[in-house]
Amino acid sequence: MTDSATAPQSVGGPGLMQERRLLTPIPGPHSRELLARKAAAVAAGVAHTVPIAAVAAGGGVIIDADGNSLIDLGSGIAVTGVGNAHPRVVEAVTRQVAAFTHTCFMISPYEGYVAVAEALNRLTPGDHAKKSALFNSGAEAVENAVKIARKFTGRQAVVAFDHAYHGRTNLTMALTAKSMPYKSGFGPFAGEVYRAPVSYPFHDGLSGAEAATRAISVIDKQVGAANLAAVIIEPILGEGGFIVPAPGFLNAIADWCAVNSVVFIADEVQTGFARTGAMFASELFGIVPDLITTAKGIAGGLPLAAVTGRADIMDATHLGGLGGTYGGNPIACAAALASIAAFEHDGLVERARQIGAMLLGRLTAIQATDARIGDVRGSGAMVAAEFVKPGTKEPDAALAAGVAKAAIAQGVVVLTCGTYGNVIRFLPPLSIGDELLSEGLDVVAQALKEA
Ligand code: PLZ
Repeated sequence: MTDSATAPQSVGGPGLMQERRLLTPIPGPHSRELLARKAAAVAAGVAHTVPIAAVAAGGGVIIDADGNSLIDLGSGIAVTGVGNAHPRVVEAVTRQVAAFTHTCFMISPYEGYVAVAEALNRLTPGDHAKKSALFNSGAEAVENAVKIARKFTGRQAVVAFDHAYHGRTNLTMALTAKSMPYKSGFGPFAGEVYRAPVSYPFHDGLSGAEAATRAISVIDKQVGAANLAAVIIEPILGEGGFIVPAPGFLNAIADWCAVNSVVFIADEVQTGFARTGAMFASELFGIVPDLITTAKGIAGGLPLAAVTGRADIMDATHLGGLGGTYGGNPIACAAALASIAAFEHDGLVERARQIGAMLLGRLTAIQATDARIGDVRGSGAMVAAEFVKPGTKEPDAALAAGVAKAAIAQGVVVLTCGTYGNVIRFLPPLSIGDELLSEGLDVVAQALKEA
């Protein structure tokens, strides 16, 4: 028998001890060993934020190969909303993997895919007729939403916004705003993609209506509605810095799209599935997108993504025009159905709101006594603090990176984001307990104090 405190744990889920536990410095010796193998075997471009070898996770913790237990405030970038190795997901996946692992839905359809489509059609905003198609990643969903919008409208241009993130494939790199690290040196990028200014209240000071007028003017003059297939936007911009547009901005853009027969696409890959304290962030703003892209939180960690929207738009594509070998894989669909059951029946939307109240409460209290926090914003379990040079709005990326690094060294996983890299974001799994969340915030606050 090995010492259970130091033996790598291979069973995760909410049964794991919910505690922060540091048995070694981060990274410990076993993690170091894996990171050395990573450096030798994995392409240098694939980075990592937390220098550990993960062996189990669940509830609100991640266990590493040295027996350390880290508080998870990142959910693998907003993926494990239901929690890692959620019992419903484990059970459904185990059952499915033993039944069949793949047929290709385009060859032999199966119920799981159809049931996920039905659930998405029911859960996404709007009571109009909807249809869905399933894919593997957020980027692939975005690519397909653009394909569908182009086919439906017979137009080519697509508008994305400043600070947008939509993926790393060629078309989605073109839609993504930030050069480093996502685009630099990887061009040429897909054509007919145009960029409009977004609403960023902390920096532009504009009302939603003013910001929308500015954006629509750019779209109208530089693209022209007659050429425009789609406008795509994240209702709360994720990688760009958890930017919450001013009230009315999204509504005005969506209304302009409706008037001009432009497909309005909400990219809810990061905001979807209870994350923001609503099943979809569009609901927070009272918008009903024509198409919604989803991924991440949909399947408790298994790769699945979707485009859901107006049936007339979704059905505009010729037979055989949409698909892919793995899209809507049966195991991923089983995981999605189990996750959706958890979101709907385990009170996770409400839990995201409680987490949001804690995050916003603590962070605004810190902000009140620390001029280095310029802005605190977000909704539900998607909250961020933007760091600035005191008394200015000048980004302080070094401070954000330093605080995140110090928190990780103390066993708390926090991620940064933002076009200027000066934002620390909080995306805890909705399965985290109050005590653990509070302790994680204590550690971040202490790291800030010492920075
Ligand atoms: N749309 C709104 O947030 C993925 C990317 C992390 P994929 N965001 C995390 C990284 O550095 O690659 C994302 C998103 C929004 C699309 C995507 C893309 O989703 O599943 O990573 O392809």
